[in-house]
Amino acid sequence: MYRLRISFLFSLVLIATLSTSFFAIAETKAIASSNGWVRSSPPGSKNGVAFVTLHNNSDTPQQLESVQCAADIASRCELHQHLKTATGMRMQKVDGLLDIPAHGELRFAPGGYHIMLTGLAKPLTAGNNVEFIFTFADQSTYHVQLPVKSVHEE
Ligand SMILES: [Cu+2]
Repeated sequence: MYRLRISFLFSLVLIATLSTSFFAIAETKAIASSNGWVRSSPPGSKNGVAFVTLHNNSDTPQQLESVQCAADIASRCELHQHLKTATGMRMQKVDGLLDIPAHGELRFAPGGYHIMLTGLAKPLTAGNNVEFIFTFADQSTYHVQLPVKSVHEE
């Protein structure tokens, strides 16, 4: 009986230790962000856009693979870029990985890289926050909450 209880306690400790180290590996400490915001969407709009600067505070280059947001925000969330073409500006999903040099930064800003939200579940209203999860090539993640601002607040 005593022995059983000990092994049960040991299992609990083991599970706690494993899950703690799992999260420590998953959430990167290399990345920080600044100037993040989500543009408020007009009623009926199906798409939204968000901007942020990601900083790599580590000695190792980081490679951004994808971004996600919750299903109750938008059906899809993608890394996008604007391209100049003969007929004007066009945007498309980023093809491949985005490099963030060691101690460098990656800017998502109007006219350039941006975070595209498609299939909005509800309008993006100023004053709310939207959580984004960035995933890197090594499968580490960076979670951030960005405030929704109206276009006038830009
Ligand atoms: Cu876009």
